[in-house]
Amino acid sequence: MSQATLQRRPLVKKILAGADDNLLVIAGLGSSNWDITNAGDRPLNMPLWGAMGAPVGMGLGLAIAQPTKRVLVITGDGDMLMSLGSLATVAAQSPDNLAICVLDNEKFGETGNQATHTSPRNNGPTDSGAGTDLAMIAKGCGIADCSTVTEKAEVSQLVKDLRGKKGPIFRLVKVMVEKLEFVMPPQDGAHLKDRFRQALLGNP
Ligand SMILES: Cc1ncc(C[n+]2csc(CCOP(=O)(O)OP(=O)(O)O)c2C)c(N)n1
Repeated sequence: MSQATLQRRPLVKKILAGADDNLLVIAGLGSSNWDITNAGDRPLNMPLWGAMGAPVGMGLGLAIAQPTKRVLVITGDGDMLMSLGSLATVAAQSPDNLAICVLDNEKFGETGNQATHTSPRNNGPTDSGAGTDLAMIAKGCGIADCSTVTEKAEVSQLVKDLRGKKGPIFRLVKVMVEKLEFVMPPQDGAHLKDRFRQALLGNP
């Protein structure tokens, strides 16, 4: 069982506090989606309702296309495990305006809290038992600025880094397993895309 003590909802609220038109946010499906909406739905949030594994790739494309904006990807460990290769492409492209924050509860939350591979385990003598370390993977992919956050005392620096530090940066945040109410963004993907484009680009 995870020993994490950080709670994702107040954390994400702090990360997104005072978000302005310079901040473009992509959230992975599941809990991250509800977390960013709980912090305040806004047109420049792109919560993914499906597309597991897509947010880092989307964030990378957006960061390259919009170099004057800050792009922040907030997603879960299950989602990140599905698209590890995208971290290598982030490193290869190295946009200085991209920040990736993985909220690691060591579970597939939305589908019933099954353990993901970041969860420590006991699978016999040939298994080290250590869960997958996503920050080490990001580092190994070539993203220079990667770290793991586990303590309350580290949160204010985390927020500063995610909002403004020269990217690309990768932060793995160990968060508690919690049963939280759904805070739903609009459910129509075309609407979410259109309002995001309009807020970013104006009327064509
Ligand atoms: C390709 C694909 N496989 C499986 C699912 C089912 N699914 C939806 S959410 C989810 C778990 C997401 O886990 P994680 O990213 O860790 O999010 P959290 O635990 O924060 O909710 C899964 C497996 C899906 N939507 N798409």
